[in-house]
Amino acid sequence: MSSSLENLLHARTGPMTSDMVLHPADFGLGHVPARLNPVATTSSVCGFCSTGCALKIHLNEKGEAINLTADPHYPVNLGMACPKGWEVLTPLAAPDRAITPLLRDPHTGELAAVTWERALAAFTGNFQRIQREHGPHALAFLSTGQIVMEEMALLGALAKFGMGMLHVDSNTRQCMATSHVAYKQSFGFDAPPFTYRDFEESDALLFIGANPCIAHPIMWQRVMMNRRNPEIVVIDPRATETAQAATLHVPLRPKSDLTLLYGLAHLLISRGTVKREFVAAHTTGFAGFAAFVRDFTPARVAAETGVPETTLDRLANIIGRRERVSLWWTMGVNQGHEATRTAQAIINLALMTGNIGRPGTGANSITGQCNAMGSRLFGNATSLLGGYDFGSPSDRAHVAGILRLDPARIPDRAGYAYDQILDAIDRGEIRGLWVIATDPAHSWINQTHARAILAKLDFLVVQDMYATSETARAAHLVLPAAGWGEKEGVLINSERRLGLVKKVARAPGQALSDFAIFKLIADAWGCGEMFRTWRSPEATFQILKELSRGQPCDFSGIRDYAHIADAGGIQWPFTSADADSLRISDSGLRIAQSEIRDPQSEIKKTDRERRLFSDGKFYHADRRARFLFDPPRPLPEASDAKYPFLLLTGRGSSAQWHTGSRTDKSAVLRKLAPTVLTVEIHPADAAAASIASGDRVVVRSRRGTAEAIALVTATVQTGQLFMPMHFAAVNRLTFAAFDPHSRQPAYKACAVAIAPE
Ligand SMILES: Nc1nc2c(c(=O)[nH]1)N[C@H]1C(S)=C(S)[C@@H](COP(=O)(O)OP(=O)(O)OC[C@H]3O[C@@H](n4cnc5c(=O)[nH]c(N)nc54)[C@H](O)[C@@H]3O)O[C@H]1N2
Ligand SMILES: Nc1nc2c(c(=O)[nH]1)N[C@H]1C(S)=C(S)[C@@H](COP(=O)(O)OP(=O)(O)OC[C@H]3O[C@@H](n4cnc5c(=O)[nH]c(N)nc54)[C@H](O)[C@@H]3O)O[C@H]1N2
Ligand code: SF4
Ligand SMILES: [Mo]
Repeated sequence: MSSSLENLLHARTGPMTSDMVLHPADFGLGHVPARLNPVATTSSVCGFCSTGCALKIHLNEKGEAINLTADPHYPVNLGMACPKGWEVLTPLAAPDRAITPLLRDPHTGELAAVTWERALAAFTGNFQRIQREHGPHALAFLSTGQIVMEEMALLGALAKFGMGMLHVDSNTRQCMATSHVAYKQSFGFDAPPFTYRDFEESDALLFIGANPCIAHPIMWQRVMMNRRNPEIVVIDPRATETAQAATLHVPLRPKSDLTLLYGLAHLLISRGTVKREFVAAHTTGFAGFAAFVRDFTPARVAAETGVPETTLDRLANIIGRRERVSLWWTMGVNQGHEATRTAQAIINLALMTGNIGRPGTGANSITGQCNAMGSRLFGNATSLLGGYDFGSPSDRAHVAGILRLDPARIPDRAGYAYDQILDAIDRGEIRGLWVIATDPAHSWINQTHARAILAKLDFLVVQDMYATSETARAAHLVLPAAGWGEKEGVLINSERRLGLVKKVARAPGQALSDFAIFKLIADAWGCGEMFRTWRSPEATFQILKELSRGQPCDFSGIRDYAHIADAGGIQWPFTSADADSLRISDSGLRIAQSEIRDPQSEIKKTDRERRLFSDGKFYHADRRARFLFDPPRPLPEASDAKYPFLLLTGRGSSAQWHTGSRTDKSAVLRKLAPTVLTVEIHPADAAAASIASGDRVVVRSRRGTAEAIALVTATVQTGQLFMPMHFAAVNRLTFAAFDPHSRQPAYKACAVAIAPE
């Protein structure tokens, strides 16, 4: 047994350091009886959504979590948390935690417990054989926006620089790829410009394809704290909880957003409410854009979107006349067949009205997973570590210099996107796949096809907290991973805030942190020396700081983990110069003292809430933002006589997380949401099909079927159905179409039929 493995597996006593493990029996599967009184409290950022709330974790004398409360001093959540946050410790104690490595026995066909040594040998043996026989690019990984930044970076560096992989991607493709590409093309860097304070500072907030009441409840609480009597507009085909709380709901035809947004640009131009000075000083491409939107007349837009001309008029008034307008978007935009241009149509509206860089403004993409932002910067998939470009020799040389490795080890191009990786598996070009903290056999689009493809793999490794995920069940090898709270590291939230996750529980059995697993694999693979200085998550953080230096995301001014914790999280950019000027005076700061909340706090308040572009300077070489646009295209799969409904999918409740992987383990959360798949249908459609609420129905598409319980409600329009994505059957129905720029799947529209069972 290698000494590092031995250390990891036998360190069962002493203080809570990074990667120690304990047998579940030692502490009752990760949970300490609640009757123990806490002796200390620490603060840690929640590991579910990208809001990045901080939770006060109350600890026993061994430094283990007993229970938690929301952190009242953290600038994000101000003492609030949603049901998932309150229950975030519970999934750690689930009985189906993976507690040993599992290897599929060739004789029985079953997964059986093996030692870590055997597992590592199986990993390297199978993967190195595949590379010998089919070339280095016959291996790929699919990872996640739900592990800490240091783990993502180590994985990306290990796979590409150490193991010679080219094709790597993550579930961030399903989620944020569109925002990443849209910002990069428009602003010159993937940079959501806002700070959460903007929710409170706006005169008008437009939510486009976003349902924050369900998906980002604490952000919604920040909207509710707005004292400016704001107009709140929700553009969503469904009358969601958020739409019902809005001052104006615009139930447009699904995927007609691009036409609507171009129509609004047309109206703003024809009314002369464009901020010409801002446009002239800080952007390029406006003249071409203005000519392009000339065709998007109110009559045409109303006909194509289903939004009446009077509503278009009201929308144009809100955007054109209100002093501070913020535009927010999420998956109703990102998951579409023309998603990137739609996101950019939102950016265009903010640019042409000068709604950027000022309090309460912005073209603001709300992120999904707790660390999707980290994966955009450090996943090493589309961008080279730190937001650099694989295609640029000088970027490669720079990164190689910091990491002290041969620049030739850095690929000179980005590899395949998620869908292209699956296609390559289908063709037999990729033979081995490593899946980390995501569940493609539930969450990927058009499941029947996806599963058939995964079944073709010579070797499938799944690294997960649970051996019961849909993908883990199909794996040849399962590596048991520690989860949130059982390890430390940094998450970056939607407003670019780096927050700290603390180790407050010991992983059960032989489960190890993803960081420790990657280090063991590096050693077993024979490239451990390359990662010698990546000793621990915090040592790795210091390396990532260097990679960020000089980039728009520069956070080299952050000293260490303690600095992040003391400051209540720190938003990038935070350069060394920022750190110096903050220490000396507040004068160089981009935020007025009047904007600072929490006057009692001793923490340096000035670095708590910052937004980008207050100087109107963007990240392209000419420092100007771009107007980007394309003509709208028809729906990839429109409804027709045989499949007369359009199926929308999305989040069902604030208590359900994705595949249910973690939230289903909590009895409290299970009580807060339906435990069976439901399908929402309009009363008129239900009556026509003789369907009543509570009836068992079958929803069919050209690709598969799903059984569900009907929920008759006028929150969906006629001709449309809605199903929550938390049940695996939903993606048996979805149609695999992709945005051409971001390659993000268009999960939110496909043609289906519905009938009583
Ligand atoms: N409780 C909970 N919270 C979560 C998550 C979770 O699983 N559960 N997941 C997190 C993640 S990873 C993400 S990415 C976010 C997602 O957060 P959201 O994007 O807010 O959630 P969704 O329900 O996926 O989609 C938002 C809305 O898009 C609408 N929509 C569908 N088609 C269209 C269209 O063509 N145009 C417009 N304008 N709207 C459309 C849907 O009706 C839906 O109400 O949530 C995060 N937060
Ligand atoms: N139809 C439809 N499909 C969708 C969507 C939609 O709106 N409609 N939304 C898409 C979006 S936006 C997203 S983000 C995806 C999400 O889809 P997935 O990423 O597949 O869903 P999760 O349930 O979050 O899966 C995370 C997995 O990681 C494991 N895990 C958690 N923490 C750790 C850890 O620290 N280490 C390791 N190794 N494992 C861990 C969990 O046990 C779980 O199995 O779904 C997409 N699919
Ligand atoms: S809103 Fe998001 S970050 Fe905050 S407690 Fe809920 S799941 Fe956690
Ligand atoms: Mo997501």
